[in-house]
Parts: sequence; C-alpha cells; structure tokens
Amino acid sequence: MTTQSAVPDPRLVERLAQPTEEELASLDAWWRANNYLTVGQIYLMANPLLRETLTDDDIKPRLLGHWGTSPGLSFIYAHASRLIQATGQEMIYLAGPGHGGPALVAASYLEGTYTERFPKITQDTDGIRRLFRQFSAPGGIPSHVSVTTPGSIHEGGELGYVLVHAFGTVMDNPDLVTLAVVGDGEAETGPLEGSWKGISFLDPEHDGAVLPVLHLNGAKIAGPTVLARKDPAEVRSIFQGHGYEVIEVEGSDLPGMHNRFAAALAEAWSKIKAIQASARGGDWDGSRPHWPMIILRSPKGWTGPDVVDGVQMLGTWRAHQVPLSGVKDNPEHLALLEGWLRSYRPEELFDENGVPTELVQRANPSGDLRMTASPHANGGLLTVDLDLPDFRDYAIDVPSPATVRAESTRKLGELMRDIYRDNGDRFRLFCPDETNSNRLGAVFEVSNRAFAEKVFPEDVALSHDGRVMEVLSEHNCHGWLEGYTLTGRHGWFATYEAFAMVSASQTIQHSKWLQEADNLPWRADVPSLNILLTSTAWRNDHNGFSHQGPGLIQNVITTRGNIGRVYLPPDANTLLSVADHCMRSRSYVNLVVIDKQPQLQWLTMDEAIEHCTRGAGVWSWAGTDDGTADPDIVLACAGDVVTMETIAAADILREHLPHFRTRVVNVVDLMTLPRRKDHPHGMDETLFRELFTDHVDVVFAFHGYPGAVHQLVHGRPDADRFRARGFIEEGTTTTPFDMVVRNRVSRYHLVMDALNNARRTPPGASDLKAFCEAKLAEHDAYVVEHLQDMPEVRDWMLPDRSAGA
Ligand SMILES: Cc1ncc(C[n+]2csc(CCOP(=O)(O)OP(=O)(O)O)c2C)c(N)n1
Repeated sequence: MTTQSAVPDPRLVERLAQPTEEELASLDAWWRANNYLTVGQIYLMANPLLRETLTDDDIKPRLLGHWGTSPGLSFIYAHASRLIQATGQEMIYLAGPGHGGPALVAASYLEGTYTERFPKITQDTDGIRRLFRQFSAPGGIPSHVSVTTPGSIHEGGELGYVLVHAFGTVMDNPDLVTLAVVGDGEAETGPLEGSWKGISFLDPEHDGAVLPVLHLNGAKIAGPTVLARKDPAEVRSIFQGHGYEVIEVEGSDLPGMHNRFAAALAEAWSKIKAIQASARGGDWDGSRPHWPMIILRSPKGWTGPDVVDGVQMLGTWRAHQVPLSGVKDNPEHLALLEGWLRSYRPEELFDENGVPTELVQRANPSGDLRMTASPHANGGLLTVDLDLPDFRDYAIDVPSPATVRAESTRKLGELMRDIYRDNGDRFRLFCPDETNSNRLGAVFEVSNRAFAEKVFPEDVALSHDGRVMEVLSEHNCHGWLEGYTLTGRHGWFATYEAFAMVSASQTIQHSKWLQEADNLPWRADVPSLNILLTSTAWRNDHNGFSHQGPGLIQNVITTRGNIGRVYLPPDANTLLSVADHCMRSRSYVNLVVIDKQPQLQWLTMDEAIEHCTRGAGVWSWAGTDDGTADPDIVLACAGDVVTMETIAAADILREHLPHFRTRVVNVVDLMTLPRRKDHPHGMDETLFRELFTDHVDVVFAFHGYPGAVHQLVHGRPDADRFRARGFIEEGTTTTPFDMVVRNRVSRYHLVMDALNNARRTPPGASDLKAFCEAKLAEHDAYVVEHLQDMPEVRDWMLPDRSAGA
C-alpha cells in the first residue's frame, strides 16, 4: 500500500517550531500534571491532591518505581501530542526505558484512555487516589509501561528492543510515525546497538517512519552512560555514520527547552514528510534517505529534588528510582516531597473535583489520535486475516510411508510465496540471511529482499521495495516481527535452531506480553508470533557443535500458561498443516521445528491433517501392536530425525522379533503431552492411555533435550516409565547418522532400549542386542573409513506398501 504524502506547508512547520504563549502554557501544564501524577504514583496512597498537609499516613509503605527517566519521557510525549494536534499525524510512542511506567500511565490518565479502559480509575479526586494506590502495588499494576498501559506495545522491562519494535511497527504502515525513546543506558545493550540499522531496510515509499529520540539523561542505575560522557561530536558522528540526520537539544531551562524541543520536533517531522513525499511522489533517486533523529540532553530526574541529605540528586544516577527514601519515617524527606509535589502547582492542573483542568486537557489530541488510544498500539483491532491459499495444494504425494524423500521446508516456501503474493501489505518473513539456505527461497519469485542501501547489478532479489526481511541479526528479525504482529500484521521468523537462542529472551518476553494481554479484554488478539527453527541440531552437516542446540523448545515449554505451542512436524505434509494452523491462530508463540535437508516423508495430506488435528497418534503401520492387547513396549517420537530413527528401530524389531509387540506413537504437537490442567492442548487422560497405556514402558526419542519429555509428562500415569532420549550435547561436524549415534538416539540404541525396558524379554533379545552393538561398531569404523554413513542407513526406506507397488 502506498499513500500520498505531501511536503508540509512551510508555514505549518514554522508554526510548529514556534509555540505560542498559549500553547506553551497548556503544554507545560500537561507536563507538570504528568510529573505530578508520576510522583504521586510512586509515593502517595491518600491525600492525592494535597488538599491537606502531607502526613506519613499518606505515604505508601513500600516506595517502588522509577522517577529519573519519567520527566524526560513525559516532556517528549507532551511535545509529540502537540505535533499530532497540529498535523493530524498518526503516531505511537514507545518508551525504551519502560521503567518510566508512571509517566505513560499518567499520559493515558490525562488523555482519558485510562478511565475508558479501567472505569474504576475515574477522572476525579478519588480516581487519582486509586491511580496512585494501584501503582506498583499488590493487586494493582506493574511499574513498567506494560501490557496494562493503554497505548503501549513495548514494556521496556528488558532493555534493548525499543528500536527493533519501532521498525517492525512501521513496515507496511505508510501513515504511521513511531516515536521511539532510546535510553542512554539502553543504548549500551547489544540489541539496541544493532538496531539503528533499521533504516537500511526501510522503504520510504511503502513503510512509515521511526523517529528515534536518544535520551541522554546522563546516567543509568548506578553510574554514567557511555554516550552521555562522550564528546558530542563523536556521538553525532556515530549516528551520522548510521545514516541519520542528527538534531540536538540540550538543557533544562524553561521555557527554553520547550521552544527548542518544539523546533527540533518540527524539523524532524518535516524531514520525514519531505522524504516520504519525495519517495511517494516519484522524484526519488532510490538512495537511502537520511532519516532524522533527535538527541535530547536533559538531566535525569529533571524537575525533581536537587540535593538530598547534602548529596547531589538531580542530574545523577541517584535520581534513577526513588529520590527521597524513607519518607514515612523522615519528616525532612516528607517536607521535601510535599514541596516537590507542590512545585507543579496542582491547583492549576486539577479542579476542585480532581478533574484535569481545561488548560491541561487542551494539550490532548482527540480520539484515536491520542497516542494511548491509537489502534496501532492495539493491533488486533486492525488485524485482517491472511488470504491463505489451500495448503493441501502444496502437498507431497506420499504413496506409502518412508518411500519418498523431499526437502519439507521447500514446500513451506512455496506456500509462503503465494501468501506474499496475495497479502502484499500484511505478511512478511524475517530471517537472518538464510531464506535460501532454509529452502524458503520461493518467496523471491514474488518479493525481493528489503534493502535501502546501495544495490549492485550482481545482487540477487534485492531492492528498496523488497519485503523479505534479511538482516544478520536475530534480535532485529525477532523484534521487527514482534512490532509487526503487535500492530496487527502476520509473519514468520525463520532461523537456524541453535541461533534462536540469541533471541530466546525476546521469545520469552513476548510470551509474557501475550500472557498478560490475555487477561485484558480490551486488548484485541494479535496474530501469533510464528518461529520456524530449521537447520536443526541433527542435520547441521557442514557446521559443528556451535550450530547444534535445541534449547528454545525448553524455553517455550517452560513459559507459563497457554501462550507457547511447540510443533515438531515430521514431514512436509504435516508441516503444511501446522503452518496453516499457526497462521490462522492469534496471540500465541508458535514454535515449529523441522529440518531443511531432504528427509523421508511419512503421511499423505489427509493423514497429516488428521494427525495434526489430534496432535499425537499411533502409527499402526509402523509397529507390530494390533491393538488387541497391551504392547510390550511403546516407541514414541517427536521430531523429524528421531522419528526416522524410531520407525527404523521398529522395523528392525519387526524383522528380528516379529512377535514382539511394539506400538509407535508420533507426537507432532508437543503440548498434547502435559495434562490438560497444565496446558490447554494437553490430551485427556483417556487418549493418553490409549496412546501410551498406563503402565507399559515408553522409549521416547525426542528432538530436543531429553529432560523436556520428563517435564512434559510429569503427573501422567506412572511417568517414571518414560525413557527419554534426545540431544545430549554430543555434537560436531559429522554425518547425520553419526549425530544420532553420538547422542545415543540411533535406531540401534532405541532397539536396545526397547528390549531392556520391555514388559517381557522376548526370545532372541540378546542376539538382537548383540546385533545392534555390532552395527554400532561397524558404523564407527565405516564413517571414519568412508567419511559417510553406511549405505543401509543412508539409503534406508521402508518397502512400498501402496497397492500395486
Ligand atoms: C537488559 C537489561 N539489563 C539490565 C536492566 C536493569 N536496568 C533497569 S533500568 C537500567 C538503567 C537504564 O538506563 P537508561 O536506559 O539510560 O534509562 P534512564 O536513565 O532513562 O532511566 C538498568 C540497567 C534491564 N532492565 N534490562
């Protein structure tokens, strides 16, 4: 989607840059009101408008919150609101230092959205008292700009992600400007340092714009920040080097700061508009624009206590949290607090009933233009379902199990290609430089890679208007997708399995966000965060130990509640079915794990759909259990490579011990294993018994760390009987079969496990165990000699059992 964008009228920009006395009075009143409410939230539980002298009874017993960053956040916010009022610009506000929660809660309160979302927090004296009491309090709200804060899509608890979120919000969102405040402490984090590159992937024609405001308030929790102590010229050149046009504002004088910041914001906005007008108007040479950013130098704890107990507070790290401690027991601090609160002149800000005065309210934009009311920050409201092709059309023909080999993810690539084609403004793939490697390259038939820097003739599928996002940063990919989905659009993050751990913390943080959002009826469901892990531990043939790590599964199954989903489709048809489901789902974190290498195909499309619908099932064709009596052993598997080993193990058992009753169970939806009370996908006990019985031993071959199986089946009947095998950190650059041998999950290990744990020891068991040991020895010798797997393993398939074959 492209929208026209006109160069703004210079008179408008000039007017924006020079606030009138009247505008300044209102803007400053709004800022003072915000600061008042911020301090009140941190300290007060009664006497909210200081109608009486402050006493220790009015003070909360536990003083929890962060003052230092808050006045800077609200200062920027107030000015952004003025810009919105004057221009009608659609804007959202992301606070990197999310610990400045009270300032954003106060913004929402002053804009009226807080009362709209939480009617008990009325806009009157009692409402203010409740607002104060609930902050950082049991039964109340957290201290950050979290899920409960209207207008927020960025908690800012774990620092470092504000810019990646911001860039994700504006992709395919041409009318939106996302203002992202970056803390100078936050700017020291790895993810944030890498995220300035977002503009190298932004298309001014089809995307919106991010306006970063780097807030150099000088300090973090306990010391100075790097950027604040650098020579300003060095700082400037860092960001100029990233391609930004730097606008600087410094000081604490008022109203001087208001005037200078208004001018800076006007300049930044007009530059954004000019860039977009040029790109959308057809007179653009295609070079990467110099997007504006603002560097704001203002004191930490601005407008707060200057010196406390003889120690400098204002402008130092000491202002980070609660500048006046022990207020309940310290009359001097109590008096300082009262003076501080009164310095904002609350009588001008709230009328006799506690309603924000007209002077304050005048500074609010109206309706959905209020940043705390923006539908972009409640993206489910804007979500349009994907126009999905029928995934069955991409099916692989599987005449009989394990007779066809194919690269399963290639089929997913074809499906994604057509989703790209049919959903030009609401679907993107985010991948750290591996789209082709992960066999998803079909998407390049319909979209290039996004790239705003220079493009050379030898480049392939690369252009400024490309929409496949490839940047060698898992943090950027993950964060962009989060911003994209939280504003209502759909996508996938596809990455090497091991390197999903780089952004694992983002996966966890996003799960927490969705978990909390689930409790708030006004937060509309957003498209799920879909993560595809391919290039897995088992088949990283040309890489080594560093590339072998299935840890993300562990993280996702450990998240609380119903947000996390883990799918281990064993082949292409199950992958297609799972992917379709994920793209229709809302507000989940869907983790899909499947390797990209050619692999055996097991199920027809109809069988795959049935299997995926149940999440787990008996593959009766693979075992010797006819269902009339309990099997001797259950061979269970979850994951593509270990599924092959399990089926091969069952085949060896069938061949050598035809009367030994094996039952093969494949699990595609890992979350069917826990009890239903532990996860909504948990299968009911009857089905669990149907699959696993309640007493027969289960040899479980698992894609990830074996401990996960024990965690998942905890509380199931006789859970001790589950013998889990999986990745035990034995890895290197070696053959595929050597990987499963090293990790003791090869077909031969599984056969021996089955015999060792079966309810009865069948005649011939010791011969078969000896056979397996011999095979493993033969393998050891063969791979070293021939540098590849034994042909019987390498080319292993099942006989074709289809009719007429
Ligand atoms: C990744 C991460 N590491 C550490 C912290 C702990 N922490 C909370 S606030 C803060 C200092 C933040 O400084 P800055 O970004 O400059 O914010 P401001 O000074 O505006 O408060 C730190 C280190 C965190 N929240 N996230």
